Amino acid sequence: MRQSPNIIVTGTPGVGKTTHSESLAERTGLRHVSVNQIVKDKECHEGWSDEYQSWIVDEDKLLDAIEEDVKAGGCIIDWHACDLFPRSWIDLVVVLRVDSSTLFDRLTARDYAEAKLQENLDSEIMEVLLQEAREGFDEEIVIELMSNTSDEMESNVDRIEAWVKQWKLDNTS
Ligand code: DAT
Repeated sequence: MRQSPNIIVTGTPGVGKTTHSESLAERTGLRHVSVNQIVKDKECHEGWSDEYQSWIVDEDKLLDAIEEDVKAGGCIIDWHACDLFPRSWIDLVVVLRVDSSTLFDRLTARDYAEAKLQENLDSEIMEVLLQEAREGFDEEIVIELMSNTSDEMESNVDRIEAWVKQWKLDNTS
């Protein structure tokens, strides 16, 4: 049994996963597991895709790379996909959402190429990550939170921090 919960923070690129995860890690003492960073550092990929301007992730290698850490509990997994993680590893799935115009501004600031920008805007409008989370995990552990403003982020982090405290009361003796 884990002494501390594992949380996935997911959503379209630019919704605020990293910002939320870092703030949550500071507040709760849980560890921020940046899958982006792990894919790069531990070479859990099959090379670089020029078309998508991103690494082609080798999911088996990635799961092997994080398994021990995640099984110990207390991880905040920050990644723009969630259906690859075994259900038994995860206690809460946070899907961050943002308005199209805000996402457009954030991704433009990142200099995303036109095709990648459009693909991500479409993905957000079509609620792709929310559907993936709902299909992959029990409904009760999936929460959708808005991430347009700093106030929303603050309130999201407060809410998740309170959830972590309650989880620990309920699951440890
Ligand atoms: P992600 O990790 O999902 O790609 P990020 O955390 O890097 O996203 O955030 C992208 C940019 O948007 C970054 O400049 C911080 C800003 N941002 C994220 N969430 C925000 C929020 N709720 N309010 C204001 N700015 C936010």
